[in-house]
Amino acid sequence: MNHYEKDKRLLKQRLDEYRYRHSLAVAEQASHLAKRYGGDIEKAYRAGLLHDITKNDSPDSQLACLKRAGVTLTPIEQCSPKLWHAITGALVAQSDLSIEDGEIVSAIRYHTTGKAGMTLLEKIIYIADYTSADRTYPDAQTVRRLVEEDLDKAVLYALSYTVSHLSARQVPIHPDTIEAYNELSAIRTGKEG
Ligand code: DGI
Ligand code: FE
Ligand code: FE
Repeated sequence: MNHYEKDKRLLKQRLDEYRYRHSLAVAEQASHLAKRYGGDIEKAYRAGLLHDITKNDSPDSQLACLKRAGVTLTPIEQCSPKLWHAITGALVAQSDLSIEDGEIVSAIRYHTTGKAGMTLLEKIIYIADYTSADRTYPDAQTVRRLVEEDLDKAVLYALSYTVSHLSARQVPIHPDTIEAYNELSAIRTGKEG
C-alpha cells in the first residue's frame, strides 16, 4: 500500500497534533469500512487522511480561499464557520495536492453535512469521521458497533445525533444535512412499513 508520505508531510505542516492524529484515525477507519463494504480501500484511506486538511486554517484564510475559488457562501454557510473547512478542504486537496479524483474531492466536500444521494465513499468518510478510534462522545461505541452491521443505519444515526444537537443549541442546520437525514429516514420508515 502507498502510505501517502507526501500527504502526511503536508498535513503535519497544516494541522496541530490532535487533528493530525484524528486524520490518521479516520483514514484507518475509512479503509476498514471500505474493506467491509466493498469500496475502494486506497481512495477511502486518502480521503480520510485529507478530510480535515483546512480544519486549523483561520476563518480569514478560509474566506480568502473561497474568494479565490469564486465560491459564494449561502446565508446559512456564512453564519456557520464550522462548515467552511469541508468546502475549503476540497479546494485545497485539488490545488495543493493536485487531486483530480472527483470521488475523493466530493467525499471531503460533504464530510461535515452529508447530502442526499451520497456515494459509498461519501458515506464511508462521513461515518469514519464519527467512529474513528479517537472519538470519545458517549455514543461512539454504539455507532461503531452499528456501522459494522449496516452502513446506512449508522449514517442515519449520526445524522439524527447531529440534527438533535444542533437544534438543541438553536443553531442553523444546513439543507444538505436535512436532505441527507430525510432521505435515509424515509427509506428506514418505508422498510418498517
Ligand atoms: O471536523 P470534525 O470535528 O472532525 O467533524 P465535522 O467536520 O463533522 O464537524 C463537526 C462540526 O460541524 C460540529 O460542531 C457540528 C457542525 N455541523 C455539522 N453539520 C452541521 C454543523 N453545523 C451547522 N451549523 N449546520 C450543520 O448542518
Ligand atoms: Fe471535519
Ligand atoms: Fe474530522
